[in-house]
Amino acid sequence: MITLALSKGRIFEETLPLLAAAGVEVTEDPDRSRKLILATTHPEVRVVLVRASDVPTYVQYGGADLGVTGLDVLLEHGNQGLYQPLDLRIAACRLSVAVRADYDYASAVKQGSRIKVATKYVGLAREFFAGKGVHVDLIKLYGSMELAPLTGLADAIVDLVSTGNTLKANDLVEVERIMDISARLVVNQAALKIKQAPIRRLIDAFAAVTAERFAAAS
Ligand code: PRT
Ligand code: MG
Repeated sequence: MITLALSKGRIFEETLPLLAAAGVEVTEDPDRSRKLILATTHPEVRVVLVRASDVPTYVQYGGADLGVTGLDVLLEHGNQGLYQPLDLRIAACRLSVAVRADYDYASAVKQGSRIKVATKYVGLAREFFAGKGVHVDLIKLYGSMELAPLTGLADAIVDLVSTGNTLKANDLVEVERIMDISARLVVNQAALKIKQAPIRRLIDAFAAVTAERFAAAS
């Protein structure tokens, strides 16, 4: 049996077509059932649903053989012990710095002021600002980062942006792009050795459909 860890929402939705191309269809709808282990049409493949931020942990410790996780989550977690064979090019977005429209970020940075930054991505934010030589006080949040500059909790946020609509709706502006993000396939290294053939087949099928899509898009 091969266990694939996914998170509900965009990762699940955008992985389904990749699985389908690999001949694997999930036979249960996670929005209707409360089950956390979902069977598929493939007798040897099952899906487990975990929190997005828990996917690397499940795969690292062998609770799942493979998983699909955002590069943001993967880098913040640290990719120790995870084989990372494929950029799936799904769930794309970017990690950016955003501030209130009336906050002069450029001057604050230039003057070497201490900036208060709220984020879920404390590790990535620390690394980014350290690289620029900017002094920051980091405030860890678990969600609704956009609220922090509006309430005076922070001067800036580091968060994911895709359409930009959330920033716009909250009168925030993106002032720096830290990195492009997409979902990655991660594999437990021991599982890859023990269940090499079936895992390889799945990786190859994902690679083929990802390459095909990329060719069609460019
Ligand atoms: O929701 P939960 O706390 O359980 O976990 P999660 O928020 O990490 O899960 P989920 O499903 O929201 O995100 C899973 C992965 O999708 C992330 O780790 C990213 O790699 C990827 N992804 C792609 C995104 C977005 N696009 C995205 N736009 N994750 C989050 N967002 C959020 C963003 O944080 C912001 O609040 O959407 C908002 C901005 O969207 P726009 O379109 O208004 O710019
Ligand atoms: Mg979310």
